[in-house]
Amino acid sequence: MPPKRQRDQAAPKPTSPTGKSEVLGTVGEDSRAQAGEYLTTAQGVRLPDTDHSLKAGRRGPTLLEDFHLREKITHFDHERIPERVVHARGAAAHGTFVANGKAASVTKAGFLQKGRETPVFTRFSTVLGSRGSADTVRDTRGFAVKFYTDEGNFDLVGNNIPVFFIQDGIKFPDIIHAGKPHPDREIPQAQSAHDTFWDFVTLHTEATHHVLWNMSDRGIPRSYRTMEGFGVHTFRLVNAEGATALVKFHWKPVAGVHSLVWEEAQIAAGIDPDFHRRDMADGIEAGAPLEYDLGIQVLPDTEDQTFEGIDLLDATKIVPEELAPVQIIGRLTLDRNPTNYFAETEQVAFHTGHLVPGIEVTDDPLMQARMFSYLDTQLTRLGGPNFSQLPINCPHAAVNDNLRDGMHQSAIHQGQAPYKPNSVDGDQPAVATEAEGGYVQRPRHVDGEVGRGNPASFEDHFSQATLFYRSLSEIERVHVVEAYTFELGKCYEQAIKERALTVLANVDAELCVAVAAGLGLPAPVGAPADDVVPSPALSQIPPGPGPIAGRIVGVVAGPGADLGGIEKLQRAVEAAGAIVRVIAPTGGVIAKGKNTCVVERTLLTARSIEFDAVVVASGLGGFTDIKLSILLQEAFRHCKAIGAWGDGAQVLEAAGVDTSAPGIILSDKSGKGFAAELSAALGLHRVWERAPLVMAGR
Ligand code: HDE
Repeated sequence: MPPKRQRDQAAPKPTSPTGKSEVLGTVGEDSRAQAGEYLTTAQGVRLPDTDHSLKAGRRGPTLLEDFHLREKITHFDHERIPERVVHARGAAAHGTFVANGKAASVTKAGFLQKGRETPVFTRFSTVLGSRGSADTVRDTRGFAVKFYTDEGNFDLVGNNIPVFFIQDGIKFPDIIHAGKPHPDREIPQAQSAHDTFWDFVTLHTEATHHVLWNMSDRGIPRSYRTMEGFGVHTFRLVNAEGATALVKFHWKPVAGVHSLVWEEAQIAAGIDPDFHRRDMADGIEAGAPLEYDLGIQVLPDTEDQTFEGIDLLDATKIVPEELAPVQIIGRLTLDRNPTNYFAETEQVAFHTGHLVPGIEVTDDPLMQARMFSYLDTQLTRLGGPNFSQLPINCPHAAVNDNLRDGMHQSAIHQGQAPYKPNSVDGDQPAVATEAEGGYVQRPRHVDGEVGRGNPASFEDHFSQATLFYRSLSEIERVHVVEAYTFELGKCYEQAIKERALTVLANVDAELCVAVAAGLGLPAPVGAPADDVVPSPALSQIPPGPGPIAGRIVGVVAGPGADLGGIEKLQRAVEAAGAIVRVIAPTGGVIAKGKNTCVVERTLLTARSIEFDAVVVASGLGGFTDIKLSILLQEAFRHCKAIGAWGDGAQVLEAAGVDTSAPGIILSDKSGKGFAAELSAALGLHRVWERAPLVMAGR
């Protein structure tokens, strides 16, 4: 038995860091929120005045003894912490993961057993931009999920692109230095369209596959709600019998995969740089949670760790879903906005090494470097080794770690022997056997000569880039060509553009010729793979109309508008989870007869980017306005569904919209048929038939 605690030792009475008392072991949300009735100093002393410093005379000098002024200013001076070196710009939400039990045969992880519900916190991010940069830039998105499981925290720190730029983590500082703004002038912000980025990715051709994804519509998601997620690396799962399988994780958005078009993304970066975080927070608040299915591709754990010739330790390669189907193992629902951005979203610390029994890493050299980096970076970012005690990082499982002291220690440890084994504290805490839930790595054989270099299987840099490009629909390929032409067109160095074309020549001749034509350069000839089998799962174009929950329909109204028709439309689309926003020349309330309608956007505050479809109500006569024309023309150009009932069609015509074009839904009245047609068009995301399929050089 451990000796009794000495009588002369006592911890302070249990109170939360905010001064609220709490029962030991039950740190509730209430106890963490400051709730005192009076404004106080950090020491809890009530303050009579926080607007005037203590001065010798009303017009005299400020006194050093003003402890309130000094505390207030000192704290303010230190309010910022270093932003994340990558993924600095992000937004997050709380939610729940419910397992359907389909993974139970491949992993013993408790949270993946049937019916198990686990609280989660998910942070989405861009990679290159700093904390205040725009959401809609062309970039990879982070998709990091912290599962607070009963067996400890598990972090799945993934991206919205299933491959990475580099194969070995030792190159990570290089790719990031190349992608970040140029160090002399610190421009451009949050962009890959500059010389150093393209210099790196054309010298390290292993980046080609990832860059193809960046240049596709995946680089500019419509919202976090419509974005896929990937664990990228191959993981090793272990089941209750000790059998192992190699696995790739996928997040499948229930709302479908959908992106912005480039002009929309650019407009949004100026008009609403918070486009994605606003969309997520508003959607959650409006009762439309973000939902994703978690899936796994299960691959045999063979000695060479390859599948159908694909090296599973190479993070620049996917396993096409047609070769290994994604099996759904549970659903993630994000339905609660954080209470405080800094305390939660900024201070959350993800780590690929936060693993639970049943989930292990592989020898992928990119993954191995990450196992070091994530813990290390928090020491600077969160000011020391005790960041796991911050409320957002605290495991929900019981902790007894023998880690002691350090900056910002907030636990008051008891006992005298934080070491193992010990005789002083009765050898407590005990170590756990595997049967007791101890994390015991599956033994794996390692053999090889020490040295630097790649296996030969890492040398194929192009065939999967070709596979990706050729799996896209024609309009998606046009977008890839435009993105390359834009980005390389922003580079100054001729040699970099030429080298990029040499890379593209090895991906696909059509792609290379089209980009070269756009740049006004000759197209080199390469040797792209001619035997790739396209993977239809890589295209974002839906086979038929999908769900419309969370999508936004702008309805143009004004004095005289058919308010009953607006209400009918609203009822119909809102029943499917979509949101209607009424736009009018001025704010306030429109009234007609006994109907009223609240205006949510005026022509000054609305811009087309906010809406997935725009509808003009009847009753506006031939109303025209330059801002309305811009809104409607942009919606037309961005291939969004556009509708009008009654004389609303005249407003479209007055704005220069071709009402005979595909995806323009006209009706006499706003009824069920009109709403159904509009919803179907919305469910297809875009009316691509309206897009010009112009590919230079063809
Ligand atoms: Fe990260 N990465 N990364 N990364 N990463 C960070 O950790 C790093 C990589 C990813 O919302 C940092 O806390 C190295 C791949 C996400 O807080 C840092 C390497 C993937 C986030 C770090 C990689 C990711 C990060 C910066 C190459 C997709 C944001 C701040 C070996 C599978 C997490 C931090 C959040 C963040 C290092 C490559 C995803 C510096 C060294 C591959 C989603 O530790």
